[in-house]
Amino acid sequence: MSDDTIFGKIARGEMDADIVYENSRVVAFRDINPQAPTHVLVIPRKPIATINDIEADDRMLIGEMFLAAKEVARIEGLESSGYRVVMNCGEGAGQSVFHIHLHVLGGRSLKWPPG
Ligand code: D5M
Repeated sequence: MSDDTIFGKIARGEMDADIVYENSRVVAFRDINPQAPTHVLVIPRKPIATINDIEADDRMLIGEMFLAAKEVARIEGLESSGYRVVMNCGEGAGQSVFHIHLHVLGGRSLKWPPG
């Protein structure tokens, strides 16, 4: 599958990002429009547009994204204070980049439910 999104370019190393953590399967980098003191995005290197496009064979990769989110929280010192991990699916939910990404948010009090 081709991926012309900004995040596809970051995943392939074709565009700069403020990378917090990466391995051969996922990349975590700071959001350019942070909504909290820590706001990091975790993406798979594999292009997947939305949650609706995740397939059964992606289950390990999706788990890897959460392990990366946990690692980001450790690096950012959020383990005890708490943090939120969220993924928007579709324009109606606020998704603006169609390459799946987990938002890792922390460093301030977080309200529930989000708006
Ligand atoms: O989240 C998409 C997020 O991606 C949004 O918070 C802005 C962020 N963004 C957009 N372009 C970049 C680049 N180039 N670097 C870092 N962060 C970026 P969504 O859930 O799709 O609304």
